[in-house]
Amino acid sequence: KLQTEEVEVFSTPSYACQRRTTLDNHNAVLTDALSLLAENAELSGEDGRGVAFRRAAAALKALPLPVTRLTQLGGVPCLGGHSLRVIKDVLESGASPEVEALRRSERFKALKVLTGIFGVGVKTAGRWIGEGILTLRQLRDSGPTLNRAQRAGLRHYDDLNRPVGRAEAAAVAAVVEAAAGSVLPGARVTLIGGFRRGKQTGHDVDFLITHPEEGREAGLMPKLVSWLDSQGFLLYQKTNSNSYLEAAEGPARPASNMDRFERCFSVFKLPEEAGRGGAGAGGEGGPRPWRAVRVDLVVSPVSQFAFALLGWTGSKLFERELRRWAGHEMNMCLSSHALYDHRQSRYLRASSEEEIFAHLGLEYIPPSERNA
Ligand code: 8DG
Ligand code: MN
Ligand code: MN
Repeated sequence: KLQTEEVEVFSTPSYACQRRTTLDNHNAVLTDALSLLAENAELSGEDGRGVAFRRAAAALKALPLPVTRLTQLGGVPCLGGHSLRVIKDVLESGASPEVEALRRSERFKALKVLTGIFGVGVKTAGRWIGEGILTLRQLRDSGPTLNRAQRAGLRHYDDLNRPVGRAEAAAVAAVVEAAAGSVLPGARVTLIGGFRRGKQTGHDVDFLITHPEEGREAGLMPKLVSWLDSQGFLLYQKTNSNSYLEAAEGPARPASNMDRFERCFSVFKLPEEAGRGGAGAGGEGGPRPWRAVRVDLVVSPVSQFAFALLGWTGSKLFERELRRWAGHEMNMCLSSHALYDHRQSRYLRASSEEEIFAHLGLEYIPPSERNA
């Protein structure tokens, strides 16, 4: 080249929890390619490779401008040889042959369709593909035994694969607030997950519920679920009671008994109001009066609320990086229940997310900047 141009060289810290990642992604073409490779690795049971591609994508999401040349990436962490090759291909020719081939691959398409059924994981989908089941039609025709979650997932496939909008999330929130207020006056409902990070759509709606008086939240989930069911809001639910208990010796010891932190995976039957969509999956004869929406509910005691809030707001990679930072850089163990300091052999208390970041020696990152 005869001319010399000034090209910005990017640099960014190595852990996603040290970076501010908004939804304003300047490198979506690159991160979409890397995310697809991550997804394929995860769908193939190669979690390590999946994380590597997720980290690479996340590093690019944090950059302030579009990347135009490979030489700008000298100070960007987490880019392995494979990721760099994909980035190079996309920068030079607009697409990566590997990613394009993957998009067209029958196996990848089948894994996407089958794991798109609520209740179907990577292993089940892989087994079905091995039996020649590649489509929903083949699944319905060949009739392998489905569990309750999978039957609900198949029945509501179209609804559950249609993104949930903010207005729908707000409508679900109103229902959950009514339920919580009715079975436990004073209960507090907080929107978590992607919507708390400012996303406009999500694959589900996530809520964290607590009560300002410690202990009053115990046994809340079954009551909540039975209220929702009696009002006709539930198409499916599965409640897991969580048996978290702090051990004096620290978190290495297995927790036991005491059901105080509960979770419910559910499918809501959400009435469609005029003006809030409804035109979606109709098909046979006008708008339907309701749609199915995936809803996750978590109940936490108020003493663990800040940890639960931080742990369930996401993104998944941001959470993973927080725990990795805590372990590798601070000799601490972070969970959605607590933070344990191995050097001091004690739990560190916190009543806000800000305090947890401070314990971890990290600058506070608000939810809208955790979109790694
Ligand atoms: P989306 O629904 O908008 O697509 O995205 P999201 O809201 O970010 O993802 P999500 O799958 O609904 O997960 C929300 C958060 O919950 C995310 O940070 C990961 C976290 N989470 C699970 N399962 C579990 C779990 O079993 N334990 C803990 N502690 N956190 C979990 O999804
Ligand atoms: Mn979610
Ligand atoms: Mn969820």
